[in-house]
Amino acid sequence: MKIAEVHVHQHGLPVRGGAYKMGHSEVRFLTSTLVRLVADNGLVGWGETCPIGPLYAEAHAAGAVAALREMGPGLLGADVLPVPLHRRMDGLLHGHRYAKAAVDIAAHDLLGKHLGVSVSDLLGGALVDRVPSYAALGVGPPDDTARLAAEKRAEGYPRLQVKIGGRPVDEDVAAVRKVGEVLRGTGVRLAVDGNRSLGTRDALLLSRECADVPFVLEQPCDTLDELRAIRPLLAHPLYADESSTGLDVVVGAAGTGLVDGFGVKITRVGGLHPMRAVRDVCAARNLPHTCDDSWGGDIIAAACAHVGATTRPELLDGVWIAADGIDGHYDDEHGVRIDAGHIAVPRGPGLGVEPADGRFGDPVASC
Ligand code: 0XW
Ligand code: MG
Repeated sequence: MKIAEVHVHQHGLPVRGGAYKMGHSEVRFLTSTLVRLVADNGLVGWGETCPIGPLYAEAHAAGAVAALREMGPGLLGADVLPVPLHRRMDGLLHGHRYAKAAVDIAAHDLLGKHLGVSVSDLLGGALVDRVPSYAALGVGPPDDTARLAAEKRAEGYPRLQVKIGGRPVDEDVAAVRKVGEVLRGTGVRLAVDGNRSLGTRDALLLSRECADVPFVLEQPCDTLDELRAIRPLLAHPLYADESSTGLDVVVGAAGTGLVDGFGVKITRVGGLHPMRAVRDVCAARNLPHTCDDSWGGDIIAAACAHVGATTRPELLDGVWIAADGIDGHYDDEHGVRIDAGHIAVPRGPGLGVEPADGRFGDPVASC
């Protein structure tokens, strides 16, 4: 099966509730980029990439479209099988994994539809039909964060993530301690995510001031060097998220024991094909990880759920999707939803979600 047409759409996603605040940025409106591939047999496959603003990663919405415009003509006639497809994309453009990921996801959707199997089947096979999610609580006043944590716990989330950073570390310590009280004895796990925004001093202070609160500390500082420096001095397990930019970094960090787990974003590592390898490297070193993306609608949410279903359940820290922050769905009937803190894996073929006709208007690029 070969690619006959490439169409790129953009779609606005206002953040429900007004704002989502991380240590280094606050976002209110996101622009998702969707790829619609038409194969030479007429089948259609969908992919999506939605950087959470221009500051979270070396990625932004306009960059996704530019990269897809650059690659588009060279993709015509390309095989949809992942190995030749990635080789083709890498021969057209260096880097820009987050844009290539949208093509990779659409190709998996096409392949699944062609073979009559789900994307989780293509990734080796699902172990479960429902995956745990986790709720991410933006940076906010400690009492508000604690109240939200109680609400999310009551909704049935098995794990929470509290964002910190961008303010005096005392406030972060207060927020973490209050959330720790809310979760004490409940079995609900906690991650504290600095989103790169803390210096090593504040990361160490936070960990030591909260030594009696069980949590994993996610990407407190910006670079792998900083993570390496604080690791032996922390009272908490350390996860890399933004720093795990690809399989190369994950192999290194897993192999050297640099971190205790990962937050993984499918688009950051380049799509489902490299994500499968990331999953397997983590499994080989018994390292837990999430299966997320930074934002986006039903297409990326379905991709995350499919990968999560193929991940060893004891290593799956959760599948984060943006559904809580988005009004409506691309696919009204099969859209991916969070129910009691868990996500039902869409049934195939392919991703198992199909945007309604005309849902994204005219393409911004086509070839
Ligand atoms: C919680 N997330 C998965 C969603 C936001 O995009 C940030 C991200 C993270 O863990 O950094
Ligand atoms: Mg994170």
